[in-house]
Amino acid sequence: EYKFWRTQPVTKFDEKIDDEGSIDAPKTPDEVPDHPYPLLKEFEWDTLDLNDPVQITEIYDLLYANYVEDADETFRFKYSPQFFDWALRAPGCRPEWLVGVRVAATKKLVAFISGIPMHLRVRNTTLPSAEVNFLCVHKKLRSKRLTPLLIKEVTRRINKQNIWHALYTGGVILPSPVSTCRYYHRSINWAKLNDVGFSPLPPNSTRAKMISKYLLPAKTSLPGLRLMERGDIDQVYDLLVTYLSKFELAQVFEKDELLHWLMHDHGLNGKSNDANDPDRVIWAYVVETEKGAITDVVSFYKLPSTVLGNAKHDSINIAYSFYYASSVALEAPSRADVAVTAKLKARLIKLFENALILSRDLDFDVFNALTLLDNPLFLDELKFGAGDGYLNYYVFNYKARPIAGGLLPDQSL
Ligand code: YNC
Ligand code: MG
Repeated sequence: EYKFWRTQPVTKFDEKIDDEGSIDAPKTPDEVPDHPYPLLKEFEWDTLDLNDPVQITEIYDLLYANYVEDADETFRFKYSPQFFDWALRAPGCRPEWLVGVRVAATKKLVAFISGIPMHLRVRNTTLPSAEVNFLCVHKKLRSKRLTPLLIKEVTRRINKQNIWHALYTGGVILPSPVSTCRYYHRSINWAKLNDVGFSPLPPNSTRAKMISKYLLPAKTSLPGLRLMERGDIDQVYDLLVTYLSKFELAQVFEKDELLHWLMHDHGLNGKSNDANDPDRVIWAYVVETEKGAITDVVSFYKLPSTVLGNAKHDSINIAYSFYYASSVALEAPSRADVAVTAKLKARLIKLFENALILSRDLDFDVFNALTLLDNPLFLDELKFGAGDGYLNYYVFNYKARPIAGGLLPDQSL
């Protein structure tokens, strides 16, 4: 059991944690091997170049056919080239952290793992880190222990940059999650979700009743709600950074990083900031007062799922809740303050009801959210239903006591 993971600097399942901190003794990059780990001779390492559309397509094709499916194999993530451009080209990204394995004879890409740089705060400690994601091995090469090699190779390349910690998430249980969140789903187009088998018709209900249950108001209701513009970043940054400071596990952003995560390249280099751009992956909206103060921000990203073997629909359009903040939350430094929590709850219900209306107008079929940040305050009220999926959060080379709620959203399942 956990033959590979037992050898790695991660907390054991039964480990009792007194002092939080790094697991390995400190090292320097020159102690790290200069050359990649050996592979079986039919395979070779490669570095994927996102400036080359052909290579983006290769990553896309590998993940499209071989990435995460649900247990019944009906749905599969439908990552787009634009999605990778957003998720993998964060400020400071290192080209060599996009690791591929190719078949030596044919050069076919058969495995992939990625890292991007980030700063991760675990309680009061901020760690220069990598976020590791999009681990994928071709279906025909499963159970051949390629995964430990991919992990060791990406670790080597990250360590070479003097970075010794990483954040990663997954549906699988490994030693040991620092936290676990549950997926919640809010139907927007219930009829379509029912057609594809995502939302069963409950006993004692009817299609008409279910459709009307999920009806949303015709128009948004928050005065001053509008698409975020690049010029909003100073206010949005202050709001979000202050909000995130109350959580025990969070990303520490530089301003350019936050701008990337909320706006990608919209409104940059001659590209318009158009909510209806068909290639758009990330939407952020702000609430602005008449005096120009930004009081709230809410965002969601698009990651459709392919529907396998359905006569009527070949995909569902899914919005994933991403970063948000409200000035109301800043009044509530502690969750124990009942009155302020009630006020925050009311505000978040309004903010996310508006986000649901916007996503309906953008043609999303379902809006997903995890039980992180202050999400538990609005999920039930807005008719999100608990899903089957859980997302485990892991920190590499760092032991930390479990963290109950309040985590960062990311782009993986
Ligand atoms: C997984 N998801 O336990 P043991 S999430 C980590 N994350 O090792 P083989 C995983 N480890 O138990 P297969 C893992 N899944 O013997 C399996 N493992 O110690 C471990 N699926 O290797 C597993 N993407 O190659 C076992 O397994 C060992 O052929 C077995 O391939 C697994 O991106 C996989 O779900 C997941 O493509 C690649 O099933 C394959 O079965 C697949 O024989 C569909 O591997 C797609 C999928 C995973 C999405 C993700 C986060 C990845 C995090 C990796 C860990 C990073 C650590 C930090 C490194 C940087 C450090 C610094 C500084
Ligand atoms: Mg394998």
